[in-house]
Amino acid sequence: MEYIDIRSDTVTRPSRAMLETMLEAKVGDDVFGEDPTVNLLQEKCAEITGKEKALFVPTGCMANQLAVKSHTMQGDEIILERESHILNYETSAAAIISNAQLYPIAGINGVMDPEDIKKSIRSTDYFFPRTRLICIENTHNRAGGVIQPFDNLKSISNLARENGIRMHMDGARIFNASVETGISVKQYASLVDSISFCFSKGLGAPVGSIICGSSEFIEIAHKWRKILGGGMRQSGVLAAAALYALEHNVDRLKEDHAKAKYFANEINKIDGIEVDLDTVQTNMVIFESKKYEKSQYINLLKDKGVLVSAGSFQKLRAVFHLDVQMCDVSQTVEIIKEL
Ligand code: TLP
Repeated sequence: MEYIDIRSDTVTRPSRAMLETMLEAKVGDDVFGEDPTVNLLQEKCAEITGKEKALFVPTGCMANQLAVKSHTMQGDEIILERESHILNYETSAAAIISNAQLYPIAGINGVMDPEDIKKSIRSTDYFFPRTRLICIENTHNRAGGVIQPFDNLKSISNLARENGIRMHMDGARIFNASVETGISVKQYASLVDSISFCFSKGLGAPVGSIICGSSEFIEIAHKWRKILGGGMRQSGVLAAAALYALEHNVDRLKEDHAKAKYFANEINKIDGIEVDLDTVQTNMVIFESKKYEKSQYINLLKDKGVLVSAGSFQKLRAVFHLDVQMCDVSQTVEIIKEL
């Protein structure tokens, strides 16, 4: 069966045009720094984010963990939102790789209150851990693709700077935030010391993420990428897909947001379905069936040809992307009505 796959935007497949660009890519050994396409991608991403340097990495998880490792020392504390990807979906990597302690703060729809952060910053008394890093997720995945409000980010950034604390933005889907708000990725990046984003999600590339920051930061991250086995040799074929994605697939993210809004509004009219419309800001919809238990509902939808993923708690997640057409969205609405 050909499924309508709205489990994630990670399921997108490279288009023929993207694959053709990959075929033509000039490559070299990137572990020697000799892959011209990787170098070009890194320069372009440094320019997009306004940072000195960028480093191409296999995954968003590796980008986040390189940031954690490069910003912190053993025993340092990291403030982050309770539902963040780094805390929930990276298999305790911050504890394993960086021996860092995570200090979760409950946000409202993924947005932390600067006052709560302020209260969580440790004093320098010797028995406390050192608060070293604040991580922000933009857009916020588990909250349902919520965009971090810019003024709130500014307050957190000021607080971090006043207290000598570094900031990392997990911007896996930063372009979704940017196309929706009109705030450039560079403006978002100006508030943090490092920012990562993914090519392999809504941008439609098969593999790859990037981490951007100062030259000094990237030098440390580069070394740790090697230690973690992330040196990828002729990765220019992948960088070519990423460059293609940046050129062709950024503005169109708005279409995915429109699909998500349409879907959310339509299923919200159905008895027994609940959607938190406030969190439908980009390409995700978090919803709940009052009639079926979650795993049963996932299976029923699968039987009808629709794949959704488990969100947090009783909720389900639908993510819209370039391989889902508007007719698939309407068909999914009909299937949900039927159930
Ligand atoms: N998110 C995936 C799953 O891991 C949950 C998804 O389907 O949404 N940061 C954020 C905000 C993410 O959403 C993800 C992936 C990552 C980092 C990690 O990226 P990858 O999967 O490339 O390691």
